[in-house]
Amino acid sequence: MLSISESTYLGLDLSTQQLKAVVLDDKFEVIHEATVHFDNDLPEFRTHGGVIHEKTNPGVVTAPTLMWVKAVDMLIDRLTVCGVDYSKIAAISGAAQQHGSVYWNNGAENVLQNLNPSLFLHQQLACSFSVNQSPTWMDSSTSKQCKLLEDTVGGPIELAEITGSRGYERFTGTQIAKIATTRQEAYKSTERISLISSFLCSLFLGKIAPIDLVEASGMNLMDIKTKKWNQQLLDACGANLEQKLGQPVPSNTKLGTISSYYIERWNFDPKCQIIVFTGDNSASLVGIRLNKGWIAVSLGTSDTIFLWLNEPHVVLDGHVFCNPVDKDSYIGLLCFKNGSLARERIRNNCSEGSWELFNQLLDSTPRGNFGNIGLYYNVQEIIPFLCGDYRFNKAGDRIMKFTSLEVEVRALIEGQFIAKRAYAEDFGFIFDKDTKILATGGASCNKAILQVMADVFNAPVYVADVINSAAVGSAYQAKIGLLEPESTFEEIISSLPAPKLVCTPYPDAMEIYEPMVQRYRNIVATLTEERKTL
Ligand code: ADP
Ligand code: XUL
Repeated sequence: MLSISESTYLGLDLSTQQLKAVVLDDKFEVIHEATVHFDNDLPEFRTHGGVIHEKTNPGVVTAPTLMWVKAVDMLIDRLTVCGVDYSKIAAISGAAQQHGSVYWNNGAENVLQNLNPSLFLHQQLACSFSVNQSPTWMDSSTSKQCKLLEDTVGGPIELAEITGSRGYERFTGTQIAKIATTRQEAYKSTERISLISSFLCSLFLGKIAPIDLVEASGMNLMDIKTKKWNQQLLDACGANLEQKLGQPVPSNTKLGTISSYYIERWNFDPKCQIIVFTGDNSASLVGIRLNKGWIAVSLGTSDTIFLWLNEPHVVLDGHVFCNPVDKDSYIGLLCFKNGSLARERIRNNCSEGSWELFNQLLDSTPRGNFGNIGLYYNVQEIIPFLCGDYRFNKAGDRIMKFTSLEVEVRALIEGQFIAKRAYAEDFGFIFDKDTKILATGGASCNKAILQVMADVFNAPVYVADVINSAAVGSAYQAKIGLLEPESTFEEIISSLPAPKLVCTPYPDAMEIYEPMVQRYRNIVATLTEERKTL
């Protein structure tokens, strides 16, 4: 039985474009929040959308590790200005963009354990990284290493059977393998390797934090059934990798109390517990409280779909991760890199940068868009593996331009959801009368976009009344981790309101979109075939 207390919980989210924090009271009301936006608040690191696309190395997308450290310094300053009482924070957890990795230099853990409370973190950790630019989830430069890992265990299906995914460019194992071969000295002087989530956690724990199991499922290195590293895959990536990674731990694990740095510098409670940090997707699932029978769609920098799985399916397009909510089940995940940034580009081209105008254009075109279909990829997409813009008219001919701005806007939004439906079906998900969709992420406040999703999926769309679901989910996780096993997950979150219905599909939706999903499949088959012959 829970008792109401004065305790508060801090949840963090280090996403692609910003670092966010929320402080929740014991009833899960948000009492403080603060954000550090990388491009605007830390211009000295010259990121665009929070990352750096290396001009001379196509596909290489990194972020300066020290920028994230400096963002933590700034965030705490901002929370202080908001009036946060640090002595009341009972537990902290956090999330970060998945797959990206951080390389700690020899001696870095010692620096972390002996931080001087009168200095900023970034002043003390400036020499703590053996690789200064962290590979991020947007990187697509490791196709060679994907093949290496697949060949190590007998092929893509075998790798998917063991780790939940065939070789993926952004997955950490392939990124580590690239660094181990192309930057041998840096790899040798790497004491530990963290994921971005466990790196952020380490800054609060004052020592290198372990990796969360759900996060470890996004590395192409862990056996998702035994929940242990696969030695053959570790060996294929680099020497002594097990030592550098440490063993993964289950979600919600209590890791210990907060680093003395925060107690002395900011007056945190010495009893404040650090709960293992996880991936943004996993924290969002906790934030929106995904349950059996629902399909969740996150519309953030990337668009991501989550499907609840009782068993780990073997799929080649998509991923199977351990489930953060129910340790015996799994989550099917589909990630589309060109989410909000592609929508922003078309919004800027067609509606002067205004979402309002964008929505008017979208609403002024009929469902089905007169038979026009568009695929828009600012950067190399994950599924399908395509880049650039592709427009097709009703007759199926590829055209360079649509006849109007409103057709372009609808082609983008319909195309994005048609793709999601096609790949979710390939995962074995059946859209039927019981399907319910839970929308989250930055674009889930846009009802015109959600209406297209309801129509294409022919299912009602709900929104969980949660803004910043990854940060809020992390704060829930902080409390869950603190109170489990004495209180159960269900007990802890029982006071939260149910998701709200926002859109229902029009009666003609199925008739219009089923054939379009088939047309989309044919288009993608032709385009990917053409790409192979280039
Ligand atoms: P992240 O994945 O980085 O956590 P968020 O989930 O916060 O990102 O989403 C950020 C994105 O939300 C922005 O890139 C922006 O394009 C999008 N967004 C914000 N408001 C709207 C809106 N009204 N309509 C559509 N998209 C929006
Ligand atoms: C998921 C993925 C992205 C990042 C974005 O596999 O790569 O959703 O987590 O933050």
